[in-house]
Amino acid sequence: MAIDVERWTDYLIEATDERRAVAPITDTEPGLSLDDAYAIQDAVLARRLASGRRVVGAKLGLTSVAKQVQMGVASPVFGWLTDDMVLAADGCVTLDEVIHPRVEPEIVFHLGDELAGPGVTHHDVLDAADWVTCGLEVIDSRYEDFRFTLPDVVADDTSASRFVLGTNRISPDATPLDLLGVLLEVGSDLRETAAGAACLGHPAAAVAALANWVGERGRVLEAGWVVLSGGLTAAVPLTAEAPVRATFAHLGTVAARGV
Ligand code: OOG
Ligand code: MG
Repeated sequence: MAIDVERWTDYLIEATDERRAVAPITDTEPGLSLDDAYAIQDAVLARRLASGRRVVGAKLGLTSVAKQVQMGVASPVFGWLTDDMVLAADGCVTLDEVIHPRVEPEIVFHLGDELAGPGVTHHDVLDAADWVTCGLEVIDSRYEDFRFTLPDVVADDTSASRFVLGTNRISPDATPLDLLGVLLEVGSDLRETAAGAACLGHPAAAVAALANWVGERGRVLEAGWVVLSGGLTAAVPLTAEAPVRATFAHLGTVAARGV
């Protein structure tokens, strides 16, 4: 039987607006397909755009083994970023506005030219991007305990909630992005380490895959957008107790804190 896209769109939007974690859709709809899930994702986005939001970019998720193991989902996914998700450079997140935020370090591309799949390569991404920086994505699954299957997380815009960008911008070919090391600290505790290659071998390869996936769905990655290439390490909880800080070779530092 066809799933009720409107019902599940209301369900996720209410959970977000009321800051309330809900059961995964597949608890009720075990047959939810990936196509159904992207239909819900599209409908949630359309609803947000109709209420005045604007798309500012796109994101990949579950592109690193560290994230796939943490979440128990072994396939990359994508979602959309809107203007209300952009944090100021101080990375302050109002904890009353979110459910159970977690933070993960990512390499971020800013597109100077559009990328239209299919056929987009890693080199096309390096050519199209006008700068690269570091970022912290604040994910906030609308599902209880971040428990979800692949279709659930797709329907939920891959847990997108907020993000903050670093202030150091480098040219995409200034340094090999796969070799960029990152340290993730909570307060003064070093929690995670990784390199850019954790993201599908090279962050630009991940963005190329994204351009090709959205291309199959008749969409392009637009000039002026930012693209989050995916968490390089497992995500850590964001609280008011201590800031979360990522320090990248060449890209500098970016931090977030709960207030
Ligand atoms: C899904 C989103 C994953 C990433 O970078 O891997 C993601 C989740 O972990 O809740 O954004
Ligand atoms: Mg992410």
